[in-house]
This record gives sequence, structure tokens and C-alpha cells, in this order.
Amino acid sequence: MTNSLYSNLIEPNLNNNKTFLILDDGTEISYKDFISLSSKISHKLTNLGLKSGDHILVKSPKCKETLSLYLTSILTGSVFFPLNSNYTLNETIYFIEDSKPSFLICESSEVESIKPICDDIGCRILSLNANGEGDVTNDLENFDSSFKPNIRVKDDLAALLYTSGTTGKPKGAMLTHQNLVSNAHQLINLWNIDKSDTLIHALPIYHTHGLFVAINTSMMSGATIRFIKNFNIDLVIEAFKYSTLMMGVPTFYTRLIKDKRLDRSVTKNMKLFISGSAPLLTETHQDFYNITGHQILERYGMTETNMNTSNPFDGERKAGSVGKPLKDISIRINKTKGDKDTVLNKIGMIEIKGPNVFKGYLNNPEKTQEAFTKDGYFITGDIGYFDKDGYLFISGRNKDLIISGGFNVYPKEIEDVINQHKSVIESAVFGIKDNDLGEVPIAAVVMINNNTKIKDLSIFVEKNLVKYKTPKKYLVLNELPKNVMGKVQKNILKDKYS
Ligand code: MCA
Ligand code: AMP
Repeated sequence: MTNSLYSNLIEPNLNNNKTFLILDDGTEISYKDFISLSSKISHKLTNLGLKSGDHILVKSPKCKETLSLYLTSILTGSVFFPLNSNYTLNETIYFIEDSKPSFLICESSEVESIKPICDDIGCRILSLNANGEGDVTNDLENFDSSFKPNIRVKDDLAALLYTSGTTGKPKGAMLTHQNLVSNAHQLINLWNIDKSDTLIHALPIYHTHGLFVAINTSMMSGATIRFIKNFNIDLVIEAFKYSTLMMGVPTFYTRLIKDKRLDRSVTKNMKLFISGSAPLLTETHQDFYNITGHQILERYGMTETNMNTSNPFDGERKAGSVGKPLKDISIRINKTKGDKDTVLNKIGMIEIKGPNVFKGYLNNPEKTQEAFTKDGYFITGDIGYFDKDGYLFISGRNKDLIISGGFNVYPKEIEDVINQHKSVIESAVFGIKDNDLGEVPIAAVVMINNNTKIKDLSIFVEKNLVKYKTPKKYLVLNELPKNVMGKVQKNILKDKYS
């Protein structure tokens, strides 16, 4: 038995007739049938030239066929690289050129525009649409429903997920089979997940949260997944009746709290509500408890590390805290110069070491080296402290990052696009509080001519960036506040315009 995703996710379920996915139209698909579908796709892609170790970039929308490509990557020993299906062409080009995939899967409407970039690097492009139709699934009846897996070992790469880390352009975090398997085991034990559970899954499947935390834990424990395309509150509330678990970002919970249907009786079948990817306000934790009697369990993770800490299933779930380090994961607070002392005198950079920590950034040894301390701890860029009971509190970030509805938005990336507009001299993007999404980006811009229409600028930005990164508001200023070193003082902008 190796420690691979195959031996943990697929092998135990090869003959499992239990329902794996319940889809929005009520269709149920068993583990066995889902693995058969993935096996057929594996044969098809192998015939087209997919090999062990190849990168497979999957940009198709959330549907069972897109998810089956994850299993296809495991069966064929290739490296799964999921990407937001809404990314613009410009954003997508960067990822293709940086990751050099052998296969790229996207909606048929995008094939024509993306194909020339794929052709340049010898990457094969196939279509897959939201309804599951496309090149990937055409003529699958001609392929065998079992597939002899390409065995991978624990240090082999399983997935590539892009993140901007603390600075700069997105970098491909290389995650190994061991990273993913060890983390899922820990979470199953900690959260008491087993085959009697049904998980409400309304997250995207191109991030750690919706893919690894949700899918790996469910498959490893033989649980059922209510697979919802996106956070549709009616479908989520309907699913409470027969489900036991939900994993979500804080926006899921603030939206539920506002809904009159949420109460104790509608959630009485639910065992556990989990939140992560962004800070859950103490007030949200408290309101949800008052309405439903459930204490949301908050946990903390990163693309590079999977999950690091969690509040307990049994025991105190502290509002405002992300809980205690997972077993086998060492977390320390590295006091950085200039930080204010807390009562415990221990506020500082959160650093992490353990089997969950990624292998490095693809083709980027310098950034990989910068991301680790000399003694091998990963530097998260998050600032925090432990309380006397060993619970971790995240109190800030040492990285210019806005988390909007659980999506990470890097101001520098937006500023770079805004500054390319011919009427802009300079810009500063910063986050302001938002009741629904936690934070949203807004932009302060200095224009060559103040009469330039902001509409032109916003159209330009929307052409280049996916919707969640586009500033919700533009402020035209005569100048940006700067310190003596010439650095823009975003805190001043934030205080003034929040
Ligand atoms: C949608 N919009 C957004 C966002 N989502 N704008 C800013 N931030 C967002 N997150 C835009 C839409 O394009 C739309 O624009 C408008 O806002 C309203 O859309 P709405 O229908 O309300 O959005 P939605 O489809 O309901 O989405 C909100 C959401 C979604 C459910 C919160 O963003 C979401 O699923 N977030 C989860 C992200 C996630 O999985 N993060 C995990 C990262 P317009 O009206 O102008 O058309 S993994 C991670 O962070 C680590 C590892 C961890 O610890 O988990
Ligand atoms: P990413 O690597 O893009 O998935 O984003 C990871 C970042 O999300 C972390 O470094 C934190 O800043 C933030 N994050 C994740 N979970 C939490 C949480 N429970 N509370 C606060 N911030 C979180």
C-alpha cells in the first residue's frame, strides 16, 4: 500500500456502489460509476498522448466530468492543475506559459482563442462544457471502464495550484501525494468524517478548499457529496434536510444568517459546519450559534500547506481563533522586528513545518528558497499569536492581500493592469470592509486628465481580469499619499475611504 492518492481515494472505492455525488438535477452517481467514468477518460487521454508526470490544466466549469478529470490525473499519474473557468484570456496565457501543460481542457467557446497559445508549446486542447459535453466525453462508450493505474509514490507531484504567496506574480505550488494524503487523514480523524456523512459542496473545485479539503476527505471516508454548482442558498437550505456536513467560506454563513429560513429545525440533521479561507467574524460565529445552536468550526490553511490548524470537533471551538495545530504539524510564531508585544509577548510571523508543506514553486528555486527559513519552516505571511490554551489567532497579514468572499486578490496584479491604461499615471488598490464578501478591492487612481471617463478604465480592467478581482469602486485623486521613501501609504487611503 503506497501513500498515493490512488491507494487512498480510488482503490478502496473501486467496487463501492454507494452514492458518491448527488447532482443539482437529483441524479445520483455511485463511486463505482464515477471511477468508471474517470477510467474511460483516462484511456481516452492516454490514447491521445497523456503520460505520467504531464501537467493537465483543467479550466472547465464545475460539473461531475470536470471532477472526474481529477481522478483521471490520479489514475494516469499526471499532475492536476485546476484553474478558475472565468479567468480572462490574458490571465490564462500566463498560466499556460508558466506551467507548460501537455493537455488543456476548457469550454468549447474558449478553444479558438486559447488554441494558438497551446500550439506554441505543443499542448493538446480539448473542450468540456458545463453540461458535461465536449471532446473529453465524446465517444466514451468505446473505452474500457477499468484502468491500470500509473503508480505514484509519496514524493511524486499530484497537483499544481497557483497562488501569489506573499508577493509578485502567481507561482505554481507543487503539491505531492504525501502532502494531500496526510492532510486528508488528519482532517477525517479530527472532524469525525465517515461513510454515513453527506457533505454539502457549494465551493469551486479549483482551490484547495473545494478540491482537497472537501473531495479528498469525502472520498477517503466513503462519504456522499451533495455537489452544488455554486452557492445557491435555496439548494443549500434544501440540502440541510438530508446532509450532515458543510464546508464554506464566511460569506456562506453571513448569507445564511440573513435568510429567514435558517433556524434550529432546518439544520437539525447537520452534524458540523466548517469555515475557512478567510477570517470568520466573532459576530458571525455568535449569530449562527444563536440561530441554529451550531458552533461553526473554523480552520486555517493555505494553498502551499493545505490545512494547518483547526478548532476541535469535541472541545471548545473558540470564536475568533483558527484552532490548534494539526497532529504532526509544527507551528511557531517568529517575532518580527517592529511588531507590538501582546500580553503574551508572542505576536509575529506564523511559520509552519510538516508533511503538509508543499515541495516548492514550479521552476522558481529563488522564490522557493525565500519562502522558507534556514531551518525549513514555511513563512506564511500571516501574523498571529497563540493564547494560553494553545489556540492560534490570526491578527494580520504581512502581505498585500485582500480576501474577497474567500478569493485572494493581490492589489499589485490589479494595479499593474490599471497602470497599463493610457490615461492612468499611477494607482493604489486596497481593501475595504464589505458586509457580504468580508473585503472588496477598490482603486485610487491618478489620471493624466481628470476628465477621462472611469467607465473606459473599468471596461479595460474587466477585459483583463476575472470579475472578483475588478475594483468595486474607483476614486480619482490628484495624488496618492506617500511616505518619505515614496511608498504609497495604503493605510491612509483605507482609513479615509473605508
Ligand atoms: C463573485 N463576485 C465576487 C466574488 N464572487 N466579487 C468579489 N469577490 C468574490 N468572492 C462578483 C460576481 O462576479 C458578481 O458581479 C457579484 O460579485 C455578485 O455575485 P454573486 O452572485 O453574489 O456571487 P456568488 O456567485 O454568489 O459568489 C460569492 C461566493 C463565491 C459564493 C462567496 O465568491 C465563492 O464561492 N467563494 C469561495 C472562494 C473559495 O473557494 N476560496 C477558497 C480558496 P456582478 O454582479 O458585477 O456580475 S482556498 C484557500 O483560501 C485556502 C487554502 C483555505 O484555507 O481554504
Ligand atoms: P491561499 O493560499 O490563496 O489559499 O490563501 C491562504 C490565505 O488565506 C492564508 O495565508 C490566510 O491569510 C487566509 N486564510 C485562510 N484561512 C483563514 C482563516 N480561517 N482565517 C483567516 N485567514 C485565513
